[in-house]
Amino acid sequence: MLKWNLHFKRRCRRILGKYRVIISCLVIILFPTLLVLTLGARNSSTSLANEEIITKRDGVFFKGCVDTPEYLEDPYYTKMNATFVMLTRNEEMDEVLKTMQSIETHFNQWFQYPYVFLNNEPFTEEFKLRITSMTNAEVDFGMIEETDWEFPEDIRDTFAFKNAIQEQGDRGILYAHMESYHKMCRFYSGIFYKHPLVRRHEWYWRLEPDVEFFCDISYDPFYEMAKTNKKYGFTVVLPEIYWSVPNLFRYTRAFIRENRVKVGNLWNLFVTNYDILDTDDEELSEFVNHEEDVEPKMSEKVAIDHMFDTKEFDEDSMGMHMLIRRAKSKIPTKEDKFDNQEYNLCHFWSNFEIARIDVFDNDFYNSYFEFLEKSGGFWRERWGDAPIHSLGLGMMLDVDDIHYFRDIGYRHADVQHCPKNWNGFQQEKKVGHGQLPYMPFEDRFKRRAGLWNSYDTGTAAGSGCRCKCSKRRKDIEDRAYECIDLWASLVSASDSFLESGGFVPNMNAQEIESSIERDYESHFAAQ
Ligand SMILES: Nc1nc2c(ncn2[C@@H]2O[C@H](COP(=O)(O)OP(=O)(O)OP(=O)(O)O)[C@@H](O)[C@H]2O)c(=O)[nH]1
Ligand SMILES: *[C@@H]1O[C@H](CO)[C@@H](O)[C@H](O)[C@H]1NC(C)=O
Ligand SMILES: [Mg+2]
Repeated sequence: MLKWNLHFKRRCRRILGKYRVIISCLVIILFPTLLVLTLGARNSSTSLANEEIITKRDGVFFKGCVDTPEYLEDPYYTKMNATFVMLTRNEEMDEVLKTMQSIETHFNQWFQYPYVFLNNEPFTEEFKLRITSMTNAEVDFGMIEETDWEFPEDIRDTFAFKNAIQEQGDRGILYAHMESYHKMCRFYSGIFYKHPLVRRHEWYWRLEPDVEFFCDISYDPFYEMAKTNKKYGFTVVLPEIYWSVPNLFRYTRAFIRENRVKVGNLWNLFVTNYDILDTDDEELSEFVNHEEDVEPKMSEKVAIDHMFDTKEFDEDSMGMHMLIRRAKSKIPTKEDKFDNQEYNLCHFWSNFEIARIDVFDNDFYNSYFEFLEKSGGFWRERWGDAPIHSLGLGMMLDVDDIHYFRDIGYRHADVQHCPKNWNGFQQEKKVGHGQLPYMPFEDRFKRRAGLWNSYDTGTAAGSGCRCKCSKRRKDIEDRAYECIDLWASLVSASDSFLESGGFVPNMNAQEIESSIERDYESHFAAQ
């Protein structure tokens, strides 16, 4: 059932995929998030919002609110060695303050995790003062070494470098005309976790300017992740713009081959697999990419084999007909297929990440980054840190290592995820739509009754705590649903399915051939 389900979804994605290229050409010039919209929003009757995604592999840590003061006093609870991290510029101060205001009132007033701000230029005194006054937690401001921020000298002065960036701009690839954007992506891909201020910790939570949280995070996500052995957490998973990463997967497959990498089962979240036919016949598998290719190709083989077996080389026979057809046919080209796989463009949206620092700060991931750096893709193309993080994680980790923070309401730019509140009883208290009462630790976090104390109505399948979602945007779960649906099917997949590497070739060539042979022979016998 699950296999069938995955198949059905793969087929849907394939169809979507065909249009995606055309759509992206039109859309990359306008808005990244428009792309997500055009991929088709689903209607509310099939919305995932009314379904739980809770399995033995992953699920929300709590449904609804936790009694935070009690949680903090639990003798088993320990504050974690963790920090917020934000790369930003002086000019973005107002947006940074907005993000801080939101994370402080929804989470950090209770947990007091420190912040690290990074910049390639010195922060101004005003910036430092205003930022520091937003929180009681410790705040550090760090500079990024020039060698960590800039492209190597022998590259950035070349014509090829300047030309590549300008040309990507001419082609309308979003943000790709900005050298600084390429630097930012490269920095976040393989360098930020080496900064001494970041490395002082074991966990990080990445933030960006202009981020909004809609729910209270009434427990400690770092602690819960550690407790359940999670290594990386996300709130949004969606497809990347094709033209920003046309060759990323080619290089990633090369890295896998060169290092004989045995990928983790999370890999299944990021690939479309064309290895559908279980056979040693190389010609056959070269010609077959989709299920619908199997039958015609196999019939051809049976007819030709039959002709040679019976030695009846009749000009008008089916066998001769097929032999000529085969001689004329070309191997179908799948531009982006490498080792029978193609990147499906899904990635965790990395402007939000809660993760162990060593999930990236390790020899394997660092050598992957070095490999990518040598290919020049950070400037020849506009590789984002998000798809790179995701493909790296896909190689290293299993589905069980990842946590979907479905209960965290989040918006950045025009993409939003916001859960339904949970409406269950909590400690026999049912207050305001089943939510435990809000308890500010400080006066400045008081919420005005009426406006702020009216939270969304809860549902049984909900998970949020005191969420007040903005209704202006459709949830990403219902917009770019191909990726979240795939996630949902992987967390409910059986152990044996995931252990086998997920998408194993599932059509037995021998069986299909025998069945076609039988048909063929009975057809001739009838004549
Ligand atoms: N110090 C510094 N920070 C930068 C630079 N470029 C980007 N950033 C930061 O890197 C983060 C990501 O950059 P954004 O421009 O927001 O990129 P994005 O999130 O992909 O794009 P949007 O959808 O427009 O938000 C933000 O926190 C920026 O403040 C830069 O040149 N210097
Ligand atoms: C936090 O983790 C870092 C990195 O592992 C370590 O160097 C540091 O000593 C730890 N700090 C504390 C307070 O445990
Ligand atoms: Mg941004």
